[in-house]
Amino acid sequence: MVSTSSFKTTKSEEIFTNAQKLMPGGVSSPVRAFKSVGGQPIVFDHVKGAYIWDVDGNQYIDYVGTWGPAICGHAHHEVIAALHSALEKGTSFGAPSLQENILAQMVIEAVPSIEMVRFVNSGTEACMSVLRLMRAFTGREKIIKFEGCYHGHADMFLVKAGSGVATLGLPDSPGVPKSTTTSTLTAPYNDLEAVKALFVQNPDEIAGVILEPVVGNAGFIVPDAGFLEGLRELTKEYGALLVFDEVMTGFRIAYGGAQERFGITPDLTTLGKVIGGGLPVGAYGGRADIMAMVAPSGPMYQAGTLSGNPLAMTAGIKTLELLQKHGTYEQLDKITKRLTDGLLQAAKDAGHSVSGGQISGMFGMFFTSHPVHNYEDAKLSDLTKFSRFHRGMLERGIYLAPSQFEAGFTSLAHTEEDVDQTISAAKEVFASL
Ligand code: HOZ
Repeated sequence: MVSTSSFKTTKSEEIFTNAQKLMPGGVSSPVRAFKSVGGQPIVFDHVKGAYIWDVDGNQYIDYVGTWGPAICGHAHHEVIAALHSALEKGTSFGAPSLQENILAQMVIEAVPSIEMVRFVNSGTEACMSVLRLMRAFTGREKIIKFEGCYHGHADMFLVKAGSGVATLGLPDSPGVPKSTTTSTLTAPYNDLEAVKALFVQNPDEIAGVILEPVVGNAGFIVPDAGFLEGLRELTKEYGALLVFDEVMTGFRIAYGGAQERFGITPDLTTLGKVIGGGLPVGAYGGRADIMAMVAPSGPMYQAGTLSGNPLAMTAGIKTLELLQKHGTYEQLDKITKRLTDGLLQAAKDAGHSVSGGQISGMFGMFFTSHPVHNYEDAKLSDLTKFSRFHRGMLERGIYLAPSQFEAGFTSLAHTEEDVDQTISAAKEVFASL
């Protein structure tokens, strides 16, 4: 842990300065560049449990968790041991393996909507593929997505997108042909009337509705009571598919994801993050009659050299085994509630307007007293205050997502002491804002 006076990031700065000559913005993914919070990003050296160490030797309590996968804590010894054994057998087969069957079976047993699954390499790939499947199955082209929801960086989804697009305040990306996005219709999150209007205006043209059932890419936003139920009814009424993008929420807010937690079963689901246990994995799955469209069972083509990679499957299997242990989600819920209750109270005590909350090990806080139901509400957050808060916490050894428009994540490795230390740091920072 560091005190603000001893906080030095000389090596990080040197490495990141060089990185900027080598890679656009010095990063492999935009939000990491700290553009919206100012200052240079810290450069990691290693991670373990709830902690990160940077190249200057500073230690941080981590609430990013490699953007969600590290739910058991970073570099869990059982995951590492399983990977060591798998490594001895080779790094990639490009052919069927038993590990794929095991992880597929675990996913099918856990996630209510999934009767069959296809493994890919990222959440982006999962969403891109599921969109093709939605269109192939229904014979319709248009889809509805929600403002501020992020489904990866495939062309058709870069419309009013969240995550890095929201963080950097970018307009819809150049390079995306208009023809690719004319079929992407958008509505405000939590607005059933807007969705209904789109169905009425586009009769028999909408293949389906895709959403983050709990939003993590516009900050943390929960569905209003009745919203998910309403989408389930509307999609059935208009002959369209309902798709939950559970790349963030899958195995995170409940073992069976948001669909288990809220009791709403979509037709298709995308997964990523946790199911890869820290290695690159995505997946899409759903009703067997729809999945039968996927090649080579059916005509909808999708493929991948590293898909079903044995190392990624192994890390995923071990991670899900750890999550199956009694009380894991209660533990995540308890520790995260302690964190968000403490942060919100500390902010209010210091006179700041905040709103926020958590579900299991996923959380968020906005600098606005206005309840946040959608992306427009999220944008009311005081972003300058957020940046100063982020910096203050970083200097006190707390690593938060460097964007107001990203959710936070805890893990089974976070302790009450970690959380209390985080709240103490926050009290100092709130007092200084
Ligand atoms: N956009 C992802 C999180 N919502 C990943 C960000 C990153 O890895 O930099």
